[in-house]
Amino acid sequence: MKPINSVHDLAINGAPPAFREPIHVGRPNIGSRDAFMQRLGDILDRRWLSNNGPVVQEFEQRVAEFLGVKHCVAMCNGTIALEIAIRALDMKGEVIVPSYTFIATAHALQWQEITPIFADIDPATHNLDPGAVRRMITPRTTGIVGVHLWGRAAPIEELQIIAGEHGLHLIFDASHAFGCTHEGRMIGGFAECEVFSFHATKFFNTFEGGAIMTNNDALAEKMRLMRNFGFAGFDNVIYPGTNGKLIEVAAAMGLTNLESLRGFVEANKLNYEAYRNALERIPGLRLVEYDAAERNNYQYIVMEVDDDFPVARDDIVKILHAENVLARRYFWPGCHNMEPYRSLYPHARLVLPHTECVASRVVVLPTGSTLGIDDVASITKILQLLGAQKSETRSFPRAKALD
Ligand code: T4K
Repeated sequence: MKPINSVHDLAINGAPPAFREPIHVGRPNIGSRDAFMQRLGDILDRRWLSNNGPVVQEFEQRVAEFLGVKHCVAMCNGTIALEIAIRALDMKGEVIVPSYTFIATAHALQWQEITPIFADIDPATHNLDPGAVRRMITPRTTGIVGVHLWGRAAPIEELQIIAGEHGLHLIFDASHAFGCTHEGRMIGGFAECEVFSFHATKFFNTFEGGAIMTNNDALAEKMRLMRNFGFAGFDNVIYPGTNGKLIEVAAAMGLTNLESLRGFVEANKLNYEAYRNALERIPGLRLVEYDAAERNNYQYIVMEVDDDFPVARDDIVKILHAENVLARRYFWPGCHNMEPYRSLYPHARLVLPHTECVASRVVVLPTGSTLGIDDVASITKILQLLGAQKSETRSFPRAKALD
């Protein structure tokens, strides 16, 4: 670890970076190589590579058991899974979503010519604000897609009440929440269905992949048809469908990683606690906390930068990047400020003040099973140094623009 005692020790000022290699936010968690290679060999021997093979079936069964849901319908990625869930429920017209999420949540609607209507978040939780959801309901509204951002549950009960009162569909984008609970119950079994991403950067990955969890037999059956072109047997298409299939190798990665979940959580939790202890002592920086009474995957280290912190949020990110710490500004600038939504709703920000504010404050820091607490100490040492600067004395050169 290089000494970091003054701004002259920062890479942005010409010193060597704190890390020789880039440190990523989304470094994949990978379970036992031997177990994966064994499964890979079996797949090759069997010559059954896709189309609902035995590994996918075992994967679905194990995931459903783990989450305590009746059906896990595995998909090729979280975005297609969202699209299929939305279509299977026959949502149309307008659907309410947060803008403070990954763009896929909104695109899954827009892609099917359903209008995403952005509702504001609660700045304390970063999740949908039920009051804001109510305000966005119109006669054209057919559903709500909530998001369990950072793995922390959306206001499930409040949204359920709103959906019930207005006859709306309710589903959750649970992409961040694998292995997390709400009121002690595993996320996956709430609402009509819940959708997960198993992308490489997620807590639990299948290289690329995703799945829909539901306790509704008919819905599960419809979604299974939809992910396989609508085939109900040889030469018999009974439904319009697409290709949403998970491949065998991806399911093998999933089964392998499922066996190592406990280790992934332990590594993430150690890092989270190391970050929390260090950031507690830096005025102007706050860590988004996980409720110790729930199960969490601790996959996202989310730091909020207050206005009175001496260094602006974007400058912190530039300074960290120079140190090879590839922190991210998730989910800046909010979906409503990206195309096509920016052009379609140029005034959306007027009803999204908390989204705008939170998106401008957040920095997501690296964690994962490849990062140790010594690495966390180096990263927080840099933040500590920045916090000790006087805001009027800009003693480090302005960072070069990102991209
Ligand atoms: N809903 C929500 C709420 C989501 O967060 C997501 C995905 C979805 C829906 C859609 O699910 P999928 O269709 O993706 O299954 C990344 C992921 O690509 C995306 O899956 C994820 N959310 C999002 C939060 O993060 P980017 O644009 O930031 O990816 P990228 O390429 O910049 O990678 C992030 C970091 O991870 C980089 O520092 C590099 C590192 N990385 C990445 C990969 C792929 C690795 O170290 N190894 C890798 O293999 O979106």
